[in-house]
Amino acid sequence: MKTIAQISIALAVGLTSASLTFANDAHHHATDARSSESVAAMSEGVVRKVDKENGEITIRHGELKNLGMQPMTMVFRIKDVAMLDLAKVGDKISFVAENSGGQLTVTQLEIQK
Ligand SMILES: [Cu+2]
Repeated sequence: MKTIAQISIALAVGLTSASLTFANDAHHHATDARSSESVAAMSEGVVRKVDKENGEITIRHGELKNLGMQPMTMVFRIKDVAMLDLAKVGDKISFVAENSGGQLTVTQLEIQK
């Protein structure tokens, strides 16, 4: 009896990890599809602070679909400090932020007129 119980547990564990693997795969595919769709899409935001010395910009941003991020105010690194010459506090912007080695970096920035 004990042996049968152990076998059923092993089977149950095996099945569980198999379905977890499947779920993870499905999740990855869904994420890939979503990010490739929005690669060129820009996000909206408002400049809250410009820090040229540190190459940083604080943006109150809307949803960042490519990063799976909800609206918030946060600091981004900037790919090219010269991009900060265009931006003033209060400007409405369209931008693209990417996760570059764990640092969220603004790679494109356009001021909205
Ligand atoms: Cu954010």
